[in-house]
Parts: sequence; C-alpha cells; structure tokens
Amino acid sequence: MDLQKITHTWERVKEQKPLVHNITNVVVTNFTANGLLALGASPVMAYAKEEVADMAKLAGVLVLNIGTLNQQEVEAMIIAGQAANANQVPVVFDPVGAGATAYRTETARRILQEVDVTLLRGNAAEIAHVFGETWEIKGVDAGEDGSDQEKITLAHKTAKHFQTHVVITGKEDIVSDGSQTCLVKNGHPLLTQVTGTGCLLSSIIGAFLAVEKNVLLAGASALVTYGVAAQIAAEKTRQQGPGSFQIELLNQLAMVTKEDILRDGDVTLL
Ligand code: ATP
Ligand code: TZP
Ligand code: MG
Ligand code: MG
Repeated sequence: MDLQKITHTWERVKEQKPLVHNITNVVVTNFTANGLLALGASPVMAYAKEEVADMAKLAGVLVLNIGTLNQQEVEAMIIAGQAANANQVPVVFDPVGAGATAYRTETARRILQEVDVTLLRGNAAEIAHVFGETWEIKGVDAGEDGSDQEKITLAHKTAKHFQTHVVITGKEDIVSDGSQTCLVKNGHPLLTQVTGTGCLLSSIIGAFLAVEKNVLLAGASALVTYGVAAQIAAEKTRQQGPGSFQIELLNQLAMVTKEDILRDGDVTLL
C-alpha cells in the first residue's frame, strides 16, 4: 500500500470536511466530536428515532457504536443504518463489548443482519465474539491481543461471513475485505490508557470512508494517520501521563503533517 495514496486520502478529508453522523456511547461523545474536528471533519451526534433517518441521509458517513446501548438507541441505529443504505451513505459499526454480555453480542449480530455495514471495527475479542468464536474479554477491553496471523485469519473469515470489511485493532492493526489485507504497525501503548481511543478511531475511519470509496485504502489511511499522530503525541508528552497524552493526541490529529505520515507510516499490503 502506497503512503503517497494514504496522504492524498488524508488531504481529501481535510479539504472536504465530511459530515460524520455518530450514534455513539456516553463515555466517548465529547472526545469523539473533538477528535473529528481536530482531524478536519464535521461531527454530529443525533439519536432520536424521529430524526436519525434525515440526519443519516445528509451525512457523508454514519458511525454506529453500541458502547452504552439501550433498546431505544438500538432501534434508532437500525432506522439510521437503513436510511444510510438507501442513500448510498457508508456505515461503520463498532460492536463495543460484544462477547461481554449476550445482549451486546446479539445486538451486534442483529445490526449486521439488518443494516448493510461497510466496515466493522473492533478489538480481536469483539470481532471473534461477533463471528461466533470465544476470545478472552474484560468488559469493553480485549484480553490477549492474539498473534498477527490469528487476527488476519479472523478478519478474513469475518469479512467473508458478513460480506463487509473488517478492521481489527490492537498492537498491530489489520484491515481486510476478505481476500486483500493490510497490516498497519503504527500507534502507541498509551492509546490503551485513554478511554475512547478505539471509538474515536472508528469515527475517524468513517471520515476517511466519506471521501474514499476504496474501503481498504480508506481504512488503511485512517489507521496510519491516527497511529502516526499517536506516536508523535506520545513523544511530545514523554515525561507526562495519559491525561497529557489525550490532549496531545487531539493536537496531533490537527497538526500531523504529510511529511510525518510519509516518514513514520508503516503499512504493508499482504
Ligand atoms: P480495547 O477496549 O481492547 O482497548 P479499543 O476499542 O480501544 O479496544 P484498540 O484495539 O485499543 O481499540 O485500538 C485503538 C487504537 O489503539 C488503535 O489505533 C490501535 O492501533 C491502538 N493500540 C491498541 N493497543 C496498542 C498497543 N499495545 N500498542 C500500540 N497501539 C495500540
Ligand atoms: N464503557 C462502555 S463504552 C466505553 C466504556 C469504558 C468506552 C470504550 O471505548 P474504547 O474506545 O473501546 O476504549
Ligand atoms: Mg483501546
Ligand atoms: Mg472499543
């Protein structure tokens, strides 16, 4: 995968400032809105079943996230998802905590059945549970990350089974369409010490999908850009803690340069 193509995709996000309609969780709402703004996208959070179809139609992408789900919100997600499908608006789905409870696993599968999801993004445990395998999980956090090969196999079969694209994140990230797969080795362990960094990433992938129809390219571009911004943020806050890192991540989502991405981006088409 060509880093020039990746920076070109990122530049188009900044130019086009796509509207990202999020139906997300209460933990990460503000962080997600600020992260999307820092990247150059335009966030909106809208949840009422009376308005979600109208908002999804207007948007460049719809992002669904079941982090603090309830029955009303799930109904709204399905209405929004079907409106997005009817209007060729791409849909990203983050099945937060799938596998932790039966309700989350069943809801994740229901959304995948009733909505045509363009890209499914989760940690390895969440994706495994959605697919129907068991994998260690602790609340919304993955247990063991798994080897690259295990994650690649899981991404392949999940993408094929649900006819979608899959991103599995962790120490290394994978994006797969069921046959072609990219491996991204950017990011920083401090990302695991700030809540919502996975949820924000799902919305950022959405912003890239709003400007790029090639889902593998959009996914890889988002993973590289986000991972490089995190690496620079970690470097800049080296003597400090996760609080400073969280703020610096927002700064770097706005300030990361083409040169940074070309220098530090680490992506391989397998
Ligand atoms: P979890 O709840 O298991 O933390 P998540 O939804 O927060 O899952 P992550 O897998 O943590 O999602 O991915 C979020 C971001 O953190 C991604 O950019 C990923 O590359 C990065 N990341 C996660 N773990 C590491 C790590 N050990 N080293 C470097 N980057 C990491
Ligand atoms: N509990 C329910 S949703 C949520 C928590 C802690 C946020 C999870 O965010 P992420 O991005 O998966 O770490
Ligand atoms: Mg995480
Ligand atoms: Mg998550």
